[in-house]
Amino acid sequence: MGTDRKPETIGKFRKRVFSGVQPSGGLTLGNYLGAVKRFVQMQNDNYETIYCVVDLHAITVWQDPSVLRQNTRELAAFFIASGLDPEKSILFNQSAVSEHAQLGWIFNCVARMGWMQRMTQFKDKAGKNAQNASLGLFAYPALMAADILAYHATHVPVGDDQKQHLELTRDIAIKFNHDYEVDFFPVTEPVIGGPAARVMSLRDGTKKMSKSDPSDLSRINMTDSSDVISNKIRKAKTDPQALPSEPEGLKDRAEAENLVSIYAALGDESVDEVLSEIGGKQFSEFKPMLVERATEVLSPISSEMERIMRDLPELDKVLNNGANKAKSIAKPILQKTFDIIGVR
Ligand code: AQP
Repeated sequence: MGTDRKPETIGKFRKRVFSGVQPSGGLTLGNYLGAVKRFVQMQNDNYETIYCVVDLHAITVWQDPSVLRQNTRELAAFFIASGLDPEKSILFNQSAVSEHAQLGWIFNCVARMGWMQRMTQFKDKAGKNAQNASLGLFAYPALMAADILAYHATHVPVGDDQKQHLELTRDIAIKFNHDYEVDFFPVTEPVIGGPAARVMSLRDGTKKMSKSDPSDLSRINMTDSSDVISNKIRKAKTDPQALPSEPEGLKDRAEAENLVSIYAALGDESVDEVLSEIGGKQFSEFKPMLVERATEVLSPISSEMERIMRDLPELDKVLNNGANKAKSIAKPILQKTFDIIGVR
């Protein structure tokens, strides 16, 4: 955070942004366009910004310890390579700030079973084997609420898939404030939108692009080379029609809509603007344009990630400094929470 900035407030709460990404391996274009690109925009607007590698969320599904360590640093490198500046934003690793887990437990006691049972992401991730899923996977949205509310964050930029979890965060804040007759936790605003709020799979325009999809052809990874990006976009599912000039022409054409939205988001354009430029073209003409734009955006990020990963002590230093700054905000908030609920 620049020292020259005046803190803005919303009601009694300081305008503050928090968001996180799981180091569960392989970062996708969905993570970039839906989340990290917007983290950078908010850092450069008049917000105090806190961004976290949420490693405690990643272990809700078993992770190989050495791979998790590597993925944690790679994600931090991705943050920085994408434009997050440790001088302007607080960047850190969740497990380094114990207040997250402590507040998470308190929120486990505030959230209701019925609320958690409605979470569609748990149903998707646990699948048919819900009895065998970890308790952590079920309770994860309460920890996510703690991540946000440990900083009294007022705004959370996320992809569309996280909307339901943010509603739960709001419900937890409201119930806590109500049960203890306080106005202590802010009711956080989700920041979701733009053409890439939900980037879809390249193989199936009705499914979210996801790092855990078994098909690598379904996603663009942030570290894919230009040849790989070109191959994946060439093979991306489309339909036989030409591209329309108006957004209505994308109706019921999920794959076409997805590719156009990705193109728009990569170039900071609206879908309308893009369609007025490319309307009437066939996919055979449009796909090379998309490859070029994707390569232009992704190549510098992946080479910068490689450069950062060559100096791990420096990267660890950045994360440690970030954790100290994060702790200095979260600790008094947790202390006050203890006071309110009557422990300590
Ligand atoms: N396809 C997407 N479109 C838009 N935003 C997306 N995000 C993820 N996928 C898309 C956003 O990225 C942020 C971090 O997500 P995460 O990695 O912590 O968890 P996730 O949403 O579960 O991502 P994945 O890729 O789907 O991971 P797996 O496969 O492990 O479940 C969030 O803001 C998310 O909205």
